[in-house]
Amino acid sequence: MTNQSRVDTARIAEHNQSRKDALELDYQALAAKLHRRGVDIEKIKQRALRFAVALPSWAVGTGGTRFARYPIAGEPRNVFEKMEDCGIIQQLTRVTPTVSVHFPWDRTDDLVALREHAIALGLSFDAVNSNTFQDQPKQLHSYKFGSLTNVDRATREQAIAHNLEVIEAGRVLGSKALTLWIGDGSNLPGQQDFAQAFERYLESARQIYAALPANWQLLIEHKIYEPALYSTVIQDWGTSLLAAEALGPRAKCLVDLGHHAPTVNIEMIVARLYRQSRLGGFHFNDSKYGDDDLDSGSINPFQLFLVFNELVAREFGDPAWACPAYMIDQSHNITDPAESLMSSAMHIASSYVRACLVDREALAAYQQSNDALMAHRCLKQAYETDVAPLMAMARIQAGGAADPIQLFRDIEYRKARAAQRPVQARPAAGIV
Ligand code: AFD
Ligand code: MN
Ligand code: MN
Repeated sequence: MTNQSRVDTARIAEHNQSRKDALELDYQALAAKLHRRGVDIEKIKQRALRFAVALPSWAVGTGGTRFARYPIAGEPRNVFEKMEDCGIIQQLTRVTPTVSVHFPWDRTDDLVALREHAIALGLSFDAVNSNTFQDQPKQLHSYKFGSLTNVDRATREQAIAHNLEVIEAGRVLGSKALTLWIGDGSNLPGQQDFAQAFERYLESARQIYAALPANWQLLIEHKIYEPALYSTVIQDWGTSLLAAEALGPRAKCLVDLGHHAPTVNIEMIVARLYRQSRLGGFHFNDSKYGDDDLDSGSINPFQLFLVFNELVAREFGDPAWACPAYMIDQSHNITDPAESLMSSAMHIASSYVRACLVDREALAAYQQSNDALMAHRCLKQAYETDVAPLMAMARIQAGGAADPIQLFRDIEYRKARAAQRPVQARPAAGIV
């Protein structure tokens, strides 16, 4: 690297050149295979080139569990350094041009400088996130018993004021949405009046909604449990939808894949929220047991494909399609966060592209004739297509690397950073 914040384009070109011949062969083989199915690979590549998913600023530092956190040398210590790592991820993968920041974790005195820094790195800002699930130093009222739904008016007002500050920060950064996730709920049956808590949520959220700039959306994120372990105020998509409909047309629902009971059919939720015009965004991650925040596609890649299958079906059938905000929300406890994010972003993009390969006409005909097996096979044919050569070609065309993770290792990015960013006992990264 000549410049710490960018990988030399010559280095990327050299990396790509060394893989060019093999990739070309694989790409031609895939092109021929798709051609036999009546699919033009170049058109699919165009879709791959347009796909984007936002990086979460809080995920470029090591995460942790309730038990421990294992910092690594060279991880970012503040939002400016987080943006540098996001910039490298984007430069190599070319599918992550935006970053979703979280306040107060990413607080800075100079938001304009942050915006300029992002632009210089080829990045811009996606949704901004507020945090009323932790108490901050010098905060007047505690969120121990809730924030926007607290029984105490002054505490609610403090939480509302924080959200208004986050909107202001987002306005400077060029964001177009506020993601609202609260941990409010109860730990013991009897502790909270469910009906009153929801009314208090609406009353608070109305004030936040009223402060949104005209071209912004409010993304309401539900989560089944945790930190509240008996009941959570915004616990599922039903409550999220009720809230969005009560607030107004620019309030939408955000689906975090890890925030549901284990057996819930998330792809159906996508279809329902779309029908109500309330599908606002996603937090992609994977989970085995709960809100595990594991790497996207690591546990249940078919589920992710099915989510995209629903999305692509709507995208293709709706001339007024407005793409929901696609974001990653993960926690990396034992891997290099940048590598996990590259791997996840590429998997998410490839899930989208494979969903684009579904023969929608054939699928509709099988559904119409109740041919369950062939309908399923139709999905599986797309799901099982190895689109890696197509994704690599698109990446190279966009200026990225054929194999981003390998190149990231070859340039020893983390080692170079370690010299400038010594391990911190408590780096500025979220562990939720
Ligand atoms: C929470 C939610 C929400 C929040 C994040 C913080 O998923 O998106 O902003 O964790 O790390 O569980
Ligand atoms: Mn989330
Ligand atoms: Mn979560």
